[in-house]
Amino acid sequence: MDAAEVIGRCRALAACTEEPGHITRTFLSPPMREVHRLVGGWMGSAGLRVSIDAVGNIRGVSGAGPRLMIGSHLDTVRHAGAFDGILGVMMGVALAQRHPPCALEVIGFSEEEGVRFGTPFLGSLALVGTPLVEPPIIEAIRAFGLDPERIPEAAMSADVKGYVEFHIEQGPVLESLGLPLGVVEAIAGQSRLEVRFNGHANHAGTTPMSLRRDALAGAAEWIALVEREACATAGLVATVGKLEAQPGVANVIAGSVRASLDVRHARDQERARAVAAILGGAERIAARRGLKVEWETRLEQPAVAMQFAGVERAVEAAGYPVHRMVSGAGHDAMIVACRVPAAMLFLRSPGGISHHPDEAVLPEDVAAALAVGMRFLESWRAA
Ligand code: HGY
Ligand code: MN
Ligand code: MN
Repeated sequence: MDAAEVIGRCRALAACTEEPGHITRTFLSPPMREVHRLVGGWMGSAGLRVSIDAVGNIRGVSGAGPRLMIGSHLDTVRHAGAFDGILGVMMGVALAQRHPPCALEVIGFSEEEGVRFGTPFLGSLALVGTPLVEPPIIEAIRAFGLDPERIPEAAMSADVKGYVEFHIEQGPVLESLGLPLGVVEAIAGQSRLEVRFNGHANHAGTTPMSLRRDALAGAAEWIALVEREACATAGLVATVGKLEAQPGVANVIAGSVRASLDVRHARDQERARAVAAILGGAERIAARRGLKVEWETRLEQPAVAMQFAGVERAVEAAGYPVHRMVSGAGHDAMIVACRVPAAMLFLRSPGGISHHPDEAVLPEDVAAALAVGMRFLESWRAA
């Protein structure tokens, strides 16, 4: 299976979508069945023993005894590209097909993005034994035809001794340096929250400006504060990507607003400081406007260092320049790293674009990653 086939399979899976004309595939949505059928077939052809666990992770194992896990996620954001996550699973299948000297487990996680329920990493959390108990998640598992009672069986086998994830960089760095590959030394920590502003819905025509408790105007002022805080802090990114106003009609002052908040930084204490400053700002704005504000934390994920020495040696052995970098995007590797040594190899993102239909990958970079992957597998020894 060469680079063109890896890319072709990613594009084939892009057709498995909830929204014709777009690539949208969330946790255990109907198109995931076709993904399981296609990926299961490709895994089987590569000589892997295929299974699907109780949270919808699809897994293929070859050989016996201590093994290396290669994986990434099969879900997408809304209106996604074809390679975020999916490429890493297809890389695992392609490397398995080349019959490396070590036993392998290739895993396609059912959910990393957190789009459906706001909680990311459901697939890899089940792998590391984190209980999934939220009723909507349990209901979705049942509705897909899986058995939530068997979630504990999804926990990682003791035979798994390491994890490697191939992933597009999703940013502009490698392209700006003219490099095909990047060695990930750490993954930035992230905080994800839902922030709710509550005011008072009223008539847009008859309510004087001085008498309003406009939740959407309050949220708007706060969103500008979020952006100012991030721009003023080196290495910090903060995003409000989702906003829902109720009742959401033109001639009614919004009574309530739900906003997402995503804050990331390579250093956890910097991220915590920023989150506190942003939430303090929300409280001050709400107090001045006569609104109530509350929030719910959906994810507090510390920054995680990667065990990158082996991947770095493989990049050198395959004859490519080594460039170490921190990942601003979160990845399943940061969850799996709490159980086994985890490494990541980035592939250049043309245009630095991701979470967008224009997301792409270059065949020559996939070929480079396959060559590095084989070097890594040939030298990998269970720690
Ligand atoms: O949002 C992220 O960091 C990743 O794409 N899940
Ligand atoms: Mn993503
Ligand atoms: Mn991803």
